[in-house]
Amino acid sequence: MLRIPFPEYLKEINSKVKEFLEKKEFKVGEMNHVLINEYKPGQGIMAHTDGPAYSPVVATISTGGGQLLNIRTKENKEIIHSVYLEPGALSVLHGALYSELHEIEENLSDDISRASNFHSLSSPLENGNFLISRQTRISFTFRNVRSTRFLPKALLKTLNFDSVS
Ligand SMILES: O=C(O)CCC(=O)C(=O)O
Repeated sequence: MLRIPFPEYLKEINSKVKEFLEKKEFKVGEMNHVLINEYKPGQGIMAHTDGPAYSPVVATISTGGGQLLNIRTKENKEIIHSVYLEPGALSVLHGALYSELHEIEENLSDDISRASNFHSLSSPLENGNFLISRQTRISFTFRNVRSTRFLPKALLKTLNFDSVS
């Protein structure tokens, strides 16, 4: 992957993510990659692993609405965890779970009673109901790409980047 600088607003968020990961003693290099996904209600992401191009510590910030993330075993696709990614939350996928599959189902609502983190959620129940309607969710997923290449300074300048972060 080619290195280009993060925009200013992401640099600030990235340094907070870094601070958090260091405090929790996660062993990961600099987060040099961010993927921004937008999910409208009813949209999700199919079961997948992030693979060997990244270090196995991935940090995701959720904004907008929440979504339930399932972790499935690679072997028989059984759901072993469901975590509700609520707005404002930072979630970290690491360790043994990194190599299993994760997915977000294409639903219009999420049953948060299924969530392993149910008791630590701050999301209020909707009318005492465990089903939370989806709102558009935008996630920021920070990763460490193990192998990157620098672009020549002249090319960065042509592309309007002043420096590489
Ligand atoms: O948006 C999320 O929370 C998950 C994103 C994800 O799994 C991916 O982009 O590979």
